Amino acid sequence: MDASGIATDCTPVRYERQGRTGIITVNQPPVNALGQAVRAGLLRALALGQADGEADLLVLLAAGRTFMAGADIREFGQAPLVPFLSDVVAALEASPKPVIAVLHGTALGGGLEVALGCHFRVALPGTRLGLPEVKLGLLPGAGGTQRLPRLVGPAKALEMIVSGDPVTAAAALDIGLVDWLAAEPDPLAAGLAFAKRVRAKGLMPRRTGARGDRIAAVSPLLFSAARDDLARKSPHLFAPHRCVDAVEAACTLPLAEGLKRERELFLACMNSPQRAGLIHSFFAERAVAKVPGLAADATPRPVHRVGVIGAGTMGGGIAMCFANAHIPTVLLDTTQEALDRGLATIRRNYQASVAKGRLRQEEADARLTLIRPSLAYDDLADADLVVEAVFESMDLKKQIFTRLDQVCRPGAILATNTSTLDVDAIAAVTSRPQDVAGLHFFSPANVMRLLEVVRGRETAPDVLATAMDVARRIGKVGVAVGVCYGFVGNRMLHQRAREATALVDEGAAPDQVDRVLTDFGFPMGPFAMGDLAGLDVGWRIREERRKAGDPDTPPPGWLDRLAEQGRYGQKTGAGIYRYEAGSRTPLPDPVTADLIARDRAAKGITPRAVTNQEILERCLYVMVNEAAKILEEGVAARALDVDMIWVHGYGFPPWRGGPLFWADQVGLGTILGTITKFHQASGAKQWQPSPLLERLVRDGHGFASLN
Ligand code: T1G
Repeated sequence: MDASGIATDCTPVRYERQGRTGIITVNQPPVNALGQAVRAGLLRALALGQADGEADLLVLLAAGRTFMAGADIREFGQAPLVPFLSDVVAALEASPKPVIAVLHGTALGGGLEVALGCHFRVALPGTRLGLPEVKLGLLPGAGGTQRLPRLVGPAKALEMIVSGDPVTAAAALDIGLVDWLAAEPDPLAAGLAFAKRVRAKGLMPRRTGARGDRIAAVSPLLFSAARDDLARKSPHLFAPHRCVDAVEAACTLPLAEGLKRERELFLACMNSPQRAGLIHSFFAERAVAKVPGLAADATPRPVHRVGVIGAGTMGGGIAMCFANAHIPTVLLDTTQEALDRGLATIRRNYQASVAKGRLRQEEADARLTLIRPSLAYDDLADADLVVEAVFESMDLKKQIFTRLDQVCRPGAILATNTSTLDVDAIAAVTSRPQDVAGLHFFSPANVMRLLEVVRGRETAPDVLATAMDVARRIGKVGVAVGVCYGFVGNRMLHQRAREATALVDEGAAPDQVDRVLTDFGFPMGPFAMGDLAGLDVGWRIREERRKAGDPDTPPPGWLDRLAEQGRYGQKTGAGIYRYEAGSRTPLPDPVTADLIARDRAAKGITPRAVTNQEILERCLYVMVNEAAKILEEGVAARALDVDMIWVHGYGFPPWRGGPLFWADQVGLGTILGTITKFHQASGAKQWQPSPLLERLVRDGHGFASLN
C-alpha cells in the first residue's frame, strides 16, 4: 500500500495516483504482451482508478521499451482465457473518468486496440502504431476493425488493417489516430502534461465506439475495390478478405452488432490453417537466431570493417548489405573495369530506391561512400570479416583463401559465399580453419532475407556466434547449417528441380508444373525460376559435375540443349519460356516443346498425361524426404530451421509455415505412404524413405517434435 492508501500492486499492472491523476502502468517484459495476467490486471487497476475518489482522470501507460505490442501470441491455439481483451477495451471505453493512453515504442495489435478504447491518445517521438494481425493470419479481434474506422475513416482503416503496416506518430496525428505528439521521451511526464490539458479544457470521455461521423454514407465501392485488389495481389490468403468484411461491418452495422461480426470473423481466421502457419513462421524466425548447442559464452567478435571479394551481382549485393547497416566495406576485384561495373550496378540500385521513395538521397550517398572499391588485397589487412563472392570454382576459391590467410589480421573471419562447395575444403587451405565459415547469401543479396550460416568442421563457436550476430545486424534471417552439397536450401531445391524435369520428360509441360506450384503459393515455379536465375548457371554446374564423373548428374537433356543454344532465359529473351521485348512474363515457347519432344523420343519415352496432384507430391514430398535426411545427418538442427530457410530463401508460402510445418499438416503417414509408392515404382535414391521419417510416423510424432 502506498501513501495514498491505495493498493498499488496489480502485478503485472500497477495503480497509483499523482495529485488527481490515477496512473495505470503495465509492466510485462519484453513487449508488454496482453496475456491473461495483464488483461486481468488492467481490469483490477481500472476498478481501483474508478474507486479512487481523489482521481478525476486516468493515464494508462507501459513500462519498458514499448506500449503493449499486442495480444500474447503464445496463447493462440489454446483454450481462450477470460477476461477477453474485448471486455477490457469495453471497460476502458465505458469509464466515467477520462482515460488517456500514452503510447511509445510499438503500439501494435491488441495494444493499439486498448488505446482505441481509451478516450485520448498521446504518442511519444518515434512511436509506431499499427494493427499487424493480418500478418499472423488474423484480424484485430478486440474492436479494432470497428473503432479504427470511426476514428480515421474507413479508407485509412482498411489500408492499415489489410496491409498490417504501422504508421508513424506524426502520421497518426495527421489522420486523427492520436490527439497529441509529446515532446518529452518519458511516458509518465507526457501523460501528466496531457492530463493538465484535458483538465483545463474540462474535457469529458470521448468514446470512439459512439462516434458515427466518419462511417456515415460510405460507398460500397470502397469495399468492392478492396476485394478486387486482394483478388489480384493475394488470392491465396484468407485473413485479408475477412478484414475487409469486418471493416465493412463497421460501416453498415451498429457497434454491438459490428463487434459480434468482428468476433465471428476473428474466430474464422483463428481456426484457419493459415493462422497456424503464419504464427509458426513468426516464432520460428526468432528461434533460428538461437543456435542449439552454441555455448552461451560464445561471444561475437567485433566487426567494424568488412571486405567483399568479387564485384559481380552477388558481391555487389553483399557489399550493399553491409553499407546498409553502416559498416564500412572494401569491395575488391581484379580489374578496374569489373569494379566500375559493380559500383555502377550498386549506384543504380540505390537510385532506384531513391526514385521509389524508399531511401533519401543523402542516405543513398552516405551508403555509397561506405563502399570503397579496391584492386589490392592489402586493403583487407584490417578487415574484421571478409566475404568471398566469386563464381563457383573450387580452385579459384582456394587461391583466394590462401591469399586472405596471408593478408588478413589474426582473428579476422574469412567467409565464403559458396552455394554448394565444401567449406571444409576451403578452410583447409588456410592456417586458421577455426576462423573460416560460409555465409551463403541469396540473390539478390541486398533483398533476400535468408542467410545460411555454414559452420565448418573446425569453425570456432565464437566465429559462428559472430556470423549469426552479423546476420542480425544486416537484417538477415541467419540460419546455422552444416556442410554438405548445397547445404540445406539448395540440396532440397536440387531434388525438386530433378523431379520437375523428370515430370516434363514423362509428359508434363513446364508451364503445367510451374502453375501447380504457383497455385500452391510459390511466387514462381521451378522453370520460371530457372529462366530468372539463368539456365547457364545450372548448365555449367551440371557440366562440371559430369566432368567430375558424378553418377548423380543425368546425361545432357532438353534443358542443356536450350543452354547450348544460348537460350539462358530472361537475360537472353528466351529460355524455357519466351519473353516479349521489355516483358518478364513467361510465355510457352514451341521451340522448347519441340526440344522436349525430341529429347523424349531420343530417350524412348512415350509421353503420358501427368496429374497436378502427382506434380505437387513429387515436387514437394521429395523435398520433405530430403529434409528428413538433412535432419538425420545434423546438417540442420531443427525442423524450424529448414522451414525458415525455405520461407525466406525460396518463397515457400509463409502462411503454410514452411515445408516441414506443412508436412505435419498434411500428415507424415500420408507423405511416407506416397514416398514409399514412388520408391517402389522407381527405385530412385531420392525416394528411398528417410529412416527418421519412418520413425516419426511409427512413433506418431510430427516434425514439430524436432524443434
Ligand atoms: N506475443 C508474445 N510474444 C511476443 C509478442 C507477442 N505479441 N511480440 C513479441 N514477442 C516476443 C518475441 O517472440 C521475442 O521473444 C520477444 O518478444 C522480442 O520480440 C486481439 C489478436 C513488438 C515489433 O503482431 O512485431 O494483438 O525470442 O525479437 O525485434 O487483435 O516483436 O525473446 O523469446 O520481435 O524488438 C499483434 C508482434 C498480436 C506484434 C518487437 N501484435 N511482435 O520487435 O523484438 S495479435 C503483433 C512484433 C493481436 C488482437 C490480436 C515484434 C515487436 P524471445 P522481437 P523486436
